[in-house]
Order: sequence, then C-alpha cells, then structure tokens
Amino acid sequence: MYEPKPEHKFSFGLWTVGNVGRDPFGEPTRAALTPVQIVHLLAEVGAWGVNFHDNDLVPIDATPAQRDQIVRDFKAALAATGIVVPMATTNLFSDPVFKDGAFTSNDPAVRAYALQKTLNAIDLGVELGATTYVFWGGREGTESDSTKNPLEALKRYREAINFLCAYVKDQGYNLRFALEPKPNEPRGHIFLPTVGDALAFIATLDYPEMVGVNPEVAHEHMAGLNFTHGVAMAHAAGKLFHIDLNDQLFGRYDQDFRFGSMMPKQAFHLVKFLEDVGYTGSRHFDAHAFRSSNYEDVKAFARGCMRTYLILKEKAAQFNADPEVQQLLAAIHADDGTFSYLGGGYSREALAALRATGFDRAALAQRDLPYERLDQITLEILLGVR
Ligand code: GCO
Ligand code: MN
Ligand code: MN
Repeated sequence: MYEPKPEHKFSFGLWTVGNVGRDPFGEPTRAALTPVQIVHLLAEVGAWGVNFHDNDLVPIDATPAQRDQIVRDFKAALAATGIVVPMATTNLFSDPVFKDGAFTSNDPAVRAYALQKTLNAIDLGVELGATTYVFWGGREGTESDSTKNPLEALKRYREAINFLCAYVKDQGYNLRFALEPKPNEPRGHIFLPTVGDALAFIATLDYPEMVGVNPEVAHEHMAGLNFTHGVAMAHAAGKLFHIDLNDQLFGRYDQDFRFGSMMPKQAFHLVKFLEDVGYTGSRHFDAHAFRSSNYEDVKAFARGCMRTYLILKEKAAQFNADPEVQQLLAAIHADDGTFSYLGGGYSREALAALRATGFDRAALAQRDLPYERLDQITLEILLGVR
C-alpha cells in the first residue's frame, strides 16, 4: 500500500545512502559502496532517481580515461535498474582548495577554478540526464566578518551564477539551477542563509527565470524557521525547482535524519502542501542513516523515508476528506461576499466603498475560531485513531 513507484519521484543522492558514518568525532562505521552498488541498492528499495556531486561519481583526481570508464559503468547500472538521474551538483566544499569558499573565495584563482570545475560537472550531469542543477554553497561564507565584505561576496556569487547560466544557454542544455540555502555548517555563517534570502538573490541575476531554489527541511529547522512557509514562498514565486527532504529538531547541528522522524506534524503539513499544490518535481531525500546502522539498516532508513512520505500523503487526503474538517474549514472561511470587491485590487470605487463602510470591531472580535478542535483532529488523524 505504501510501495514507492516511479510516479512518486523519490530520489536519493549517492552521498546519502552511501554515507559511511564519518563525523567530526569519529571515523567511518560502514565500508564505502561504489556508485554502481549504490544504484543497485536504490533499485532494491524502490527509489526512482539518483543524484550526485561530480566527485561522488568521479574522484577529483581521476584521469580522463578513468572518468570515461566510471561513467560507462554508471550508465550500465542505470540502464540495468531503470534508475534515472534527475539532478546533479558540484562538490565545492570537500577539497582544501575551497577552505575559504568557491565562488566567493577571496582568491580569484580559486573562484576561476570553482567555475571551471562546475562547468565540467554540469557537462557530466547533463550527459547522465540531469535537468536540475543544485548549488549548495556550504563553504560560501565566513567565520569572521573581518575577512569578507558581504556585498563583494554576493557580487562574486552573482557573477558566477550569471556566467554558468550563460554557459547553459550557450550549450543549449535543458537545465535549470536550484540554489540551496543553509544558515551555517560547515561555515560559521553561510551566504544565502534562508529560502527568502535565495529568492531575493535570484531577482538580481541576469537570467532569473533559469534559477529557483532547493529548500531543505533541516536547514530551515536549524534556523528555527517554519519550513512549509518557506516552501510556500518558493512555490508562490514559481521557484520550487527541487526539494531536500530530511528531518531534525530546531537548534541542533546538521543531523540529516530520516524524513518525518523527528517532527512528524511539520512533515505532515509539508507533504500536504506539496500534494495540495500538485508539486511535480523530485522528492529528494537528503538524509542519511544513523552512524550505528549497517547496510541492511541503511535500506530500512531509505525505505522509511519513502514510506513515511506516502503515509503522510494518505493522511493529507484523509484530512481533506474528513467531513468535520470540511465543516470546520467552511465555517472558518465563511464569506458572504460583502468585501469581494477588494479582490479586484485598487480602484476609486473600491476606495470609496471601503471608506464608507462602518466596522463593528467588538462583533468581529467575537468570531468563532475553533482552531483547537481542528488541530486536535489533525493530531488524531496523525496518531491513527480517527
Ligand atoms: C548539506 C547539504 C548538502 C547538499 C548537497 C547537494 O547540508 O550538506 O544539504 O547535502 O544538499 O551538497 O547540493
Ligand atoms: Mn543539508
Ligand atoms: Mn541538501
């Protein structure tokens, strides 16, 4: 009943189920899998897509011949399993060269290298079928604001994205960019910290129509923000090009837990939003299993992400169909049409009508808002007793 199907567009990164359990305090707890092994693992659990950073697939120091062999093997694994590549991205954070950022580094040679590395990674992604290209600027930031002028850094960031958009157009690639905001980690302060910042930045680009956002649950939760509200902002702006699903409590370090595992009520509202508006992009799980897991448990983790999404999708449909919910929502949104003229925007007539209206503040303040009842029903649907 909660079986993942291709139409659900569930994808995972090579780096997610391939995570070996390294953390700042400890060494890996799992042996590394090859990209081909990861594709087979994803097929086994029923995923639809696999995403990758350039160096998840091709090591940074691979020769051109090694690259070609890796790509051939990977394509064969995709063909054998039916797994597709919806998204690709660049690793602009692991190598020491990016210790002070990539596109926003203070060193022009590092900025140029980052641009060249991204051009090559875009070619690789497109060769494998990607139509979305993600930019997560994990090292684009500061620890001390004595070190970088934020205006200058954002100008460099803008110039890099503009250059890459122009490259994609020049090549005739069918590729859109999605900026992924994050407030901190690994940098003390990362540029473009929230969905709202990214949306504002996009409006300043040369080709804003090519660039959207890739919001991630954990990143907004780290900042204590309401993720669904950020996603709604992006959707309303026509910019929800991709989404990174995972979970974590507010105020923690970047934990990347299994989707829905920490704040299921928030996850419910997110899934309900995506399904209600008919979001058609990838449902990408940017999460990883506990460090204590072996690969059997990693499969349980991956299956759990998809299963929870589908359970919450069913709960959202149950919520929408619940007669008492419908009745409460109808009462809450009751509208006798008196003020529908305001929906037409400003006009002299609307202004005159509005000015001529007397309002009974005390009566308006008495309006019934049975929100406790509605929220309790939501909870009971989620808890499975309704
Ligand atoms: C993180 C980010 C990354 C990006 C990835 C793809 O917190 O490390 O979420 O996992 O999503 O680099 O751009
Ligand atoms: Mn993340
Ligand atoms: Mn992410």
